[in-house]
Amino acid sequence: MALDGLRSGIFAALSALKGKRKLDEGELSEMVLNIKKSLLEADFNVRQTKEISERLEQRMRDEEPRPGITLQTHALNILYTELVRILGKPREIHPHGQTILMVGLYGQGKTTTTAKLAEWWRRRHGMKVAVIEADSHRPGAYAQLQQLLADTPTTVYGEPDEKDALTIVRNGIAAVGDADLVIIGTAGRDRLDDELQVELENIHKVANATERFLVIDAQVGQAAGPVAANFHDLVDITGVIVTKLDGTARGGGALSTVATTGAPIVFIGEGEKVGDLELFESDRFISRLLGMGDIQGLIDLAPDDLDAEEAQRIAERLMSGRFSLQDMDQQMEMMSRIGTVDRIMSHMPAGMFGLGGMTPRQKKEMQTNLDRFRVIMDSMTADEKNEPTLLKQERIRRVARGSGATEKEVRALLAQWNKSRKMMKGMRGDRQMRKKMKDMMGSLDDSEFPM
Ligand SMILES: Nc1nc2c(ncn2[C@@H]2O[C@H](COP(=O)(O)OP(=O)(O)O)[C@@H](O)[C@H]2O)c(=O)[nH]1
Ligand SMILES: [Mg+2]
Repeated sequence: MALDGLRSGIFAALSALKGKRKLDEGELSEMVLNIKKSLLEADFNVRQTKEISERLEQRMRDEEPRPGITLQTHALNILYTELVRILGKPREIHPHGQTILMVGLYGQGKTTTTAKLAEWWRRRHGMKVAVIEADSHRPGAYAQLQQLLADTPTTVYGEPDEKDALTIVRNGIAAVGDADLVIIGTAGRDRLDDELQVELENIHKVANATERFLVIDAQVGQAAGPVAANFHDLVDITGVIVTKLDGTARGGGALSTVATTGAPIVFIGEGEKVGDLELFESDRFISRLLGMGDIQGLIDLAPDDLDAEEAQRIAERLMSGRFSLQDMDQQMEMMSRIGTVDRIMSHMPAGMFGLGGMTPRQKKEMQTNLDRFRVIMDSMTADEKNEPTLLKQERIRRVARGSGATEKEVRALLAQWNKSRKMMKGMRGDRQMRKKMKDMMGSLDDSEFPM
């Protein structure tokens, strides 16, 4: 996910708290200093970093962890609230009947994001979406958009030979009249110069758009703040989309400075493909970042052929942290239906399946192991799957023979299960986290939660 570096920096800083009941002055300032370094490396600005670290230090001094909560989680919870505060309040969008005007500088990802949004709402709301490409400066823009949406029923309107953007917008709106949602792409420049200002103001008047979304590349870092403020003055931005968060470790700069302009971040882009879009809500984003899990995000990943209820059920089940081999088997099946290990894991609580700190290589291995493990489990009895400790030497040999695997592979599966189970047990003591999970997930039995 975005800001992986910050995540591991924070985890490393907090690992110093493990098993401690109290910090001495030296330990406290070292932990805060390490958090500060991680924030600066993620490009949070100096003032914001100072604010977060000072509040963390103060609150670690003033607030006692509640009973049953480790010092480590106490610090994590403080960081969570401080980061959510810096990133601002989320904004809900109701797409029906809206006309969205997409604006931004050149090369920031406007055209790509226009296609991503069209697909986002078409897939999730079954809406009839139309897009109008009104970039009359860049010759290939219309073709680019057509290509991105080639296999979809979305109407793509453009006039590649028309030089006047206003004409395209007028004709386009008339042509796509029956769509539930219209998204209009515009031209960019290297900077917001007079010419672009006039063009955007005119399009803004003619289109009478209900939403104005600014698209901004995370790689511009803290410079995103002033850019957002300028566009905000011009067309009254209702939402910002920060793109290319997959390509920079320093995305904290764009995210945090945009938040200070008062224009809410509504989505983030994490790749070049049409599906690489995520809803941005600061609390959910930070929850994922800090390894607390994000059930809604998991549901959003569900494939097209799952209805909403089933997606919800699967996501809850995935997060429930039950842990017989049978459960592990079902969870693997669900994971393979939802998507890649990598994307799923970014929404799960850290430590679930013992995968909190997986390297890309380990994730890839896990992906290949999934099928292998399932074949092995097919050769186990129901009792063995419910109580894997039954599997000693003799039975392991039998299972290996039955599934065409080696004994070593069977043992690897058991080791994986054992590791995951321990990890979950270790996290069980934490009531507040457990409550958070529970609140996110509705009403499952307390004892089923890994945290
Ligand atoms: N890695 C990555 N690339 C992106 C993302 N969004 C857009 N791009 C790429 O950025 C480049 C410029 O995007 P484009 O949509 O043409 O920008 P525009 O000039 O603002 O319309 C293209 O190569 C896109 O594939 C993203 O979220 N991640
Ligand atoms: Mg473009």
